[in-house]
Amino acid sequence: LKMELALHKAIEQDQLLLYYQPKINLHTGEIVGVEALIRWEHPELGLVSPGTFIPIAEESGLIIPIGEWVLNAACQQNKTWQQQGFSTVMSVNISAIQFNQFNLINTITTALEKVGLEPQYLEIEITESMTADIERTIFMLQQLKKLGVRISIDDFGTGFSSLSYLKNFPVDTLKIDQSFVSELRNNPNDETIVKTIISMAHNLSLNVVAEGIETKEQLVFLQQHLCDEGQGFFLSKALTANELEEKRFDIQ
Ligand code: G
Ligand code: G
Ligand code: MN
Ligand code: NA
Repeated sequence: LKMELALHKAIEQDQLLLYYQPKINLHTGEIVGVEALIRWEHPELGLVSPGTFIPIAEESGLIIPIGEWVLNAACQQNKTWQQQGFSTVMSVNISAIQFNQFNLINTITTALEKVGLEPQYLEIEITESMTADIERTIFMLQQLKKLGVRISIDDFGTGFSSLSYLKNFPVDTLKIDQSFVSELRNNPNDETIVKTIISMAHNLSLNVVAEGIETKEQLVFLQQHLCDEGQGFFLSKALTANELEEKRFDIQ
């Protein structure tokens, strides 16, 4: 409860901020996107990770105003970068509670319109576990598609949904969960799973991203097996907007 009150204050007192983890094209080395990752600059605790406060935000319903703040801040930052000549796709994580609100479509539309960002520069990350109600998921994804934003399935391979949904969901990208990537070169089963996800994605004309790349060996494996894009500490951790602006010249 104490944390919940503090989180209320965080919204009012501007203690939330976004970090940005680059997403790299594994063929060219270019930064093709960034994932917005929220942080909480707590006056006493310092930087609090979303793993700690997102669950509390979800239980208390505060995830709705927080999620709205994230969408607004992410769109605004991307528009600013675009005006500076840095064209990139901004990915935003959406929690199940947000995804279950029909109002999400309005919130996203408003965030885009406020700053005049074109929808194809925003990507919404959902997880498989949010897609249990198939009818509803298809409805929501179609609304998002109509709006023109990109859709990606995060933590792919860890959910319980049937693969058959992939052909009915209008998604653009699969993000291979980091638990598979971390075992590349150690566990042949994980290597098989990763190769299979890459070829399945390509056969379905989907873009495929590997997350959690931590070593050169993992990167090389993914390049050899034609994974399109990658994210992870070996490439770059999440950065502040200023750090990213400097870094993009090194990487590109
Ligand atoms: O950045 P970090 O690895 O600590 O993130 C931990 C978890 O918090 C991840 O699962 C990530 O998807 C989630 N997360 C980060 N930023 C946001 C956000 O803005 N909204 C939601 N719903 N989840 C986020
Ligand atoms: O659930 P989601 O995929 O959105 O989670 C993203 C989280 O993964 C962020 O908290 C980010 O800090 C973390 N992350 C990003 N790259 C790596 C990595 O290479 N290794 C590990 N262990 N975590 C990573
Ligand atoms: Mn994510
Ligand atoms: Na993930």
